[in-house]
Amino acid sequence: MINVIGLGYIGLPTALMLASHGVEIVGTDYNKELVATLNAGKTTFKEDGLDELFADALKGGIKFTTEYQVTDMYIVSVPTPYDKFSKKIDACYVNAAVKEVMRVCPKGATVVIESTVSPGTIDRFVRPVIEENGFVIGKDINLVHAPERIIPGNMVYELLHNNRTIGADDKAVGEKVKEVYASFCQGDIVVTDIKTAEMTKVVENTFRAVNIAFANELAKICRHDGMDVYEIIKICNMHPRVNILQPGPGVGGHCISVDPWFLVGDYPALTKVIWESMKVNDSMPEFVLERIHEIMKEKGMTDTTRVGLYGLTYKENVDDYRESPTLQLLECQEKHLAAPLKVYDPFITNDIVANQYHDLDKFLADVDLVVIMVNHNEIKENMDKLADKIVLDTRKCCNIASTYRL
Ligand code: SAJ
Repeated sequence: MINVIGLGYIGLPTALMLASHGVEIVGTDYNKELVATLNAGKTTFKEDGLDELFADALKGGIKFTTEYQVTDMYIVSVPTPYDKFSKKIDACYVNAAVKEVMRVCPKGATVVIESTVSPGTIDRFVRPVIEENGFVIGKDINLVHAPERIIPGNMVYELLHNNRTIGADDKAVGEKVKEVYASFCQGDIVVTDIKTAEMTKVVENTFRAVNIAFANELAKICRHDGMDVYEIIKICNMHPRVNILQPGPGVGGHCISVDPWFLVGDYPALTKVIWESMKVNDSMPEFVLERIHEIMKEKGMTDTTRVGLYGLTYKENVDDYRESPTLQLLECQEKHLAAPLKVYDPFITNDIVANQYHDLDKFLADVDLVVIMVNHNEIKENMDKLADKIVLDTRKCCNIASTYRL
């Protein structure tokens, strides 16, 4: 039996995938409400194919509890935020979970850390916790790092098809854990050492953050000198060795906007490109705010009460709004003490900000300038409703000729 610790955005789909492929799984989370929801037969977030996977996992006998289990394998999948001041990883959740595992696990157990961690985190934080409990790593406890790589919005497909990395002190242990993941993973699984596995995951997300920052910087250059950044990126990407991502209103979520900071925190003197890239991405909500004010001036609008932000989540067709560009923009707007903007997102049903709407038509009736912050399918399917609006499209999803862009 495998005890999956942490049933959030990564732990839950992983637990369900294993259970639906014949592995005996108990999922543990300290959040009683979350466990109660799962035990009532409901998933806790929206994701393509997740409900179907949940049904299969229930047939496979998956169980959910707040208790840690006595078993021979644990998969730890808990959040790893960063300290906003030092930029270093905050390993408190991983530490706490491993401490709990140590209280119940028998000798011979394997502990797999799936959470994204910066290189050296397992050495600095996880190994001491295990050793403090009297276990000898490699003899009493096997330690493995198997960083997740799935993208919200396409998690179920990517769990099945992505290649994976497994880091272990002992190759044979890595191969054993590889067999477990191979129960469902159709991609290649590379076995390496722990620090290499830690670094690869952070590097992958940093590469994406830097590429997006490059696109965002190009958007600023093009805005400054009247060029079309999208046309330029499109043509450049026709070169066989160029692949620039898309500019946008900022970078959110719990991965691309967080993980690169781990490297800045640990290697401040060596991370000039990464540091500047993160600053460029973080500057985008303010850039959008400036565009709003330029457009308002051009259109003779004097206050922001009839300006609306479409989209609150960090990207399209997900219900996760952690670190979202819209929240960053609203924070920035508050600093300028301007009248609050109206906000709507079809994926957010509870009230999380002021002036939030829960119906597209009501939202549109109350605004003249619509800022598309997120390109959810809903707005792409309802473009006709924007025909008589002033539109600032930060995602290049609107095809109305008069649309303003970044
Ligand atoms: N974004 C842009 N322009 C783009 C692409 C994205 O502005 O061209 C923005 C998005 O709107 C969003 C942010 O970047 O605000 C991040 O979104 P994303 O879709 O790029 O990535 P995440 O954070 O949802 O998932 C990433 C993935 N990492 C990589 O592709 C290297 C995923 O595979 C990881 O598993 C995930 O981080 C994670 O959990 O670490």
